[in-house]
Amino acid sequence: MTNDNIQTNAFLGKNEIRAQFSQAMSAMYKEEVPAYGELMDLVADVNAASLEQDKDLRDQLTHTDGLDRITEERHGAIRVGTEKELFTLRRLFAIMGMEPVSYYDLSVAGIPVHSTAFRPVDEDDLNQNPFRIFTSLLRLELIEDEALRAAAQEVLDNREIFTIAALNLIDRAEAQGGLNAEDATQFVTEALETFRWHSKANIDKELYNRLHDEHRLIADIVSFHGPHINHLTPRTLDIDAVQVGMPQRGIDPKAVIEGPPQRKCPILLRQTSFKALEEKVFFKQADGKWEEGSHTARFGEIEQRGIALTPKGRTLYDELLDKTRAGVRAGEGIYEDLLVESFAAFPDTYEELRTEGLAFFRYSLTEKGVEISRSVGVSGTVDGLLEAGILRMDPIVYEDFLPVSAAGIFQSNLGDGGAEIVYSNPSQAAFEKALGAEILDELALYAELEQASLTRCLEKLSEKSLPSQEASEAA
Ligand code: OOG
Ligand code: NI
Repeated sequence: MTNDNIQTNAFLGKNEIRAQFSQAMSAMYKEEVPAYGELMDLVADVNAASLEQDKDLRDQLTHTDGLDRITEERHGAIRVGTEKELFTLRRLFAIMGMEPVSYYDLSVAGIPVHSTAFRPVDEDDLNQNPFRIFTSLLRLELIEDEALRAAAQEVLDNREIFTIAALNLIDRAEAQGGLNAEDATQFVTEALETFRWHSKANIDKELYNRLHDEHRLIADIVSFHGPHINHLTPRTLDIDAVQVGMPQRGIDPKAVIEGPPQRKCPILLRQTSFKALEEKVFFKQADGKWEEGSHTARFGEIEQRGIALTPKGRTLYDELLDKTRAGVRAGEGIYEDLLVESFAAFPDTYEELRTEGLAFFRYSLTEKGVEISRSVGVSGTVDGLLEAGILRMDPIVYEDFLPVSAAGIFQSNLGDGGAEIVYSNPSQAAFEKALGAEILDELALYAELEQASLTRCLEKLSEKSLPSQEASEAA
């Protein structure tokens, strides 16, 4: 056994560093964007009311989710300008146990970025602290105006978004394989600087306007000293209640909740946000003076997560969402109604989701299963074992994002103008080259998790355990 008191140079766990980082980001953002603090209060109230009304939910969360962390942030988002910035970010996030998972092509929604989410991968790590960062890389090649492209590139090439101390600590962490507590604390402080808001722009107003006219997002990415955190997202137990509650607190929500409709068995991810605020900024004029202007970028978001879908389930989800959107375009009704109508075709019991192969489950032995595994060996089909009350299944939570929802979140915060699908132009290979690593496939991760849980159960059931193993056996 190791003893932390003796090994003063021991590395601090990545989960602990990530927890410190997410707390520091939260504190900074609440100070920067007071409306976000207001949203957090609303979410805390709604979550408390949900737990009050639903004792089963409370029990379930006590077992699985760490009740005291319910309202903590689950994700944030940033946008970077260059391959080099993305490369260093990947190294920075790795120190906190955050790996790039899944590739999102936002060009389908006319947004000139592609993205990944840096997040913990293992179940235990997610449980300890699920914080992740949705990270987008600007695709300057999608700007047609060559002179503007060159001007933007030059500005980006001349900025350094990391502090020298942060860069040194990243090198140290890689060389040593981790950071001790003191270094980790400094690392969090230095990393925070990269995501801080700067009201003084790097450029003059004229260039800002040209970038802004090309696409507001380009102006947001290129004009400032770094990739300011543009939103943080706590988890709510009742997203519909928060959506309704926002205007009552003077917060302006986006028009609709993204993702699937309300269901008995929640699937994937539902999200909504409040509109980005117009903030005072200053542009650096040629004569050395600062000229006042405004910029709209930062907002707050909430999320509610459900079960992860298999490729078959995801295809059905995409079909039903497409059908809804086509219905809206054809004037068949309002989005919310058509969404509910379309999704009537998506089975809404865990039993059906499982037997039809639409969703991923984690299997474990029931008490009865554990008893049986101690006395006699058992085998059988999953169906049979579930029916006999030997196995139990629990939903595997979806930990990733949805491109159409993400596009809706981006769009609602880029001002008016349609979120029309323009053209699809994925470029995962180029993204991975910039990243300097491969992106993990989220579907493979869920499938592995399900398979591993099942294999564990079946092994326990088929081997007659020796008495010495019994003590350490856990269902
Ligand atoms: C990211 C928008 C995507 C989500 O939750 O889907 C996102 C951004 O606006 O930079 O965060
Ligand atoms: Ni988000």
